[in-house]
Amino acid sequence: MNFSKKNKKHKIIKMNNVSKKVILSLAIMATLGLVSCKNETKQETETTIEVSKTMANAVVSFGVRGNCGMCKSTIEKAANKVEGVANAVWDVEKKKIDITLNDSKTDAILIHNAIAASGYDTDKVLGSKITYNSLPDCCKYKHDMVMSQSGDMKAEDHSNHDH
Ligand SMILES: [Cu+2]
Repeated sequence: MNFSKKNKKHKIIKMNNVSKKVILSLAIMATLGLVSCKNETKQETETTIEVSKTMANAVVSFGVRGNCGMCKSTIEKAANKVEGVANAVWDVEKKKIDITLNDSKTDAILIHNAIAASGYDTDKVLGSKITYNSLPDCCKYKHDMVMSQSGDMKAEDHSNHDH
């Protein structure tokens, strides 16, 4: 009799430990989410030097929609996973990605598809709605966002006149 009581107590303690761990990891995840949405300025410098290390022989550029530094890392990660991609740099201002390939035979559509699967629109393939919906709120870009911007937006804006 005494023995089973002890056992029960032990189980309760164990469960407490588990739920503590769950709460702790949820807290960590929440903190990480907040941090990565805010640090958009920091990440610009680290991706520029890597090109010369590889046998890069072709460059592909196209438009990709997105909002912030976290979008940048998601988009670049998706592009970098495609075989033949040496380096990918997405520009948050221009809404454009520059990809260096180490195999010029790599089909650009594969990179469009990979980025779209991560939730982001490219100028050829619309982003997966399911992945888009699971993005943090700060990353839910507008689907009418202009891609491949030159930086001089006003010259191209015809929305205010009647033709
Ligand atoms: Cu974002």
